[in-house]
Amino acid sequence: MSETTDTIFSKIIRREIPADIVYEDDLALAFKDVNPQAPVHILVIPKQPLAQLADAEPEDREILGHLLLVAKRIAQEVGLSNGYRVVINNGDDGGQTVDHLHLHILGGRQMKWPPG
Ligand code: DGP
Repeated sequence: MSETTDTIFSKIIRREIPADIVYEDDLALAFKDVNPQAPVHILVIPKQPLAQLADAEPEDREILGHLLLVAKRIAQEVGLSNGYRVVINNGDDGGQTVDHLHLHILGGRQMKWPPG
């Protein structure tokens, strides 16, 4: 597993900075994005340090699957019954700005394709 350096998300996991946390279990944490791009914009992160999807290894299969199931559960819980988008930005060209793997759950409006 590739380890992250300490990021703002590590600080949120450790409760060193505040976040609007909507879900937590042993493996994952979810909180509202500070700069929402849709009426619902929630980030789901692993508690274990993994900088980006590109660093994932076969042994990360369980956490990667878990994060998707958490995203599905949260989307249901917040009422996104008409659909939603789950996004992982990876690396510079992907627009990743925080080097701690995160899934964006975006919903509450019609999404466009292709994304910018
Ligand atoms: P990305 O571009 O995929 O790396 O998305 C990073 C997201 O993280 C971006 O939408 C803004 C969000 N974000 C950055 N810093 C904070 C923070 O301190 N708190 C919260 N809640 N979200 C943050």
